[in-house]
Amino acid sequence: MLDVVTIGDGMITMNPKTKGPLMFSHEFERKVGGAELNLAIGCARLGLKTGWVSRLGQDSFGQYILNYMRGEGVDVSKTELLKAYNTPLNFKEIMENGSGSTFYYRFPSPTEDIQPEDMGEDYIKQARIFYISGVFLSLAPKNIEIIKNGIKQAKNNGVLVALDPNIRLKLWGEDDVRETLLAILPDVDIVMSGKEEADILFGEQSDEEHIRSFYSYGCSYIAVKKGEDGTVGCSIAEDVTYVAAESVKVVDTVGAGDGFDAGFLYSILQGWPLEHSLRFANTVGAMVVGVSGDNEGLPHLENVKAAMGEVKHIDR
Ligand code: KDG
Repeated sequence: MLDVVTIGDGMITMNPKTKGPLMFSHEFERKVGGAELNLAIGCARLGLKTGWVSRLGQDSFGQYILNYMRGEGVDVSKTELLKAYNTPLNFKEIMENGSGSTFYYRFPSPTEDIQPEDMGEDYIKQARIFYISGVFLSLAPKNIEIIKNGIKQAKNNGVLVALDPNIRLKLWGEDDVRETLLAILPDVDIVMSGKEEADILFGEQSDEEHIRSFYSYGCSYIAVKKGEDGTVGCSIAEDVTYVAAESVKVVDTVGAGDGFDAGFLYSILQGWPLEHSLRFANTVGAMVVGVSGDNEGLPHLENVKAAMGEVKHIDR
């Protein structure tokens, strides 16, 4: 049995040791990234049984990422290393305020090898949530078929479908984003979107209009992430709810949204009230922001509870 299954790229992420323009970054730390990979680690650290379906190059980097995911307790039984590809790379630029840009060296991606039938209904049907992100959808047109196939299998088996638009305009244009994501949205049960992403999908709207737009597509749980302005959410059972952002010293913002998603999915699986779910998810996201790297700051369950003041943190 699994709680969450996802599919996507894994990349070696080169995190600069100093802040400022990439051109002047001379030293990097070799880390690991990928939106769906981060989500899988986040869910696993919270205690969910999580599967990550991917392809990596059959090289030292691919082996390293596979070991890294195994070490996090993520199921990688559907992930393979392929001789014909190099493992993708991503160089990050981090500015003084912690905001980040990504510079991809990711094509051809080994995930180009995955075919719609590879996902496997037997795999998806063991899960409670099938998580998809716009990053994987953007990488190759056939990935849209893979995801549509996965959604069909999820729906056949009562598995909830969760989506983070995760729009990377370096990977696809706004028209393709809208065409693809709006076509999928009627099958999405849980949507977790950035505010700017909701603007791309529906045009600039107020928070409540964004919520209504997602609701009109039939989404049952909706969260719109607004960074330091907090989060607004809604569910079929509960009305529009606002939760303030956690105050945090920002080191590196990349991966915060994936952390939020892991926290929100965890909360939904616990059946928690919406306000608590949004606060929990915000706390997970905030903990990612305080640490350098796309997933290093993802907390374990006890750390989130301690940060929320629910359990006492004993230092020594
Ligand atoms: O959400 C964080 C990701 O953006 C990062 O890990 C790199 O997957 C990545 C991407 O494609 O942008």
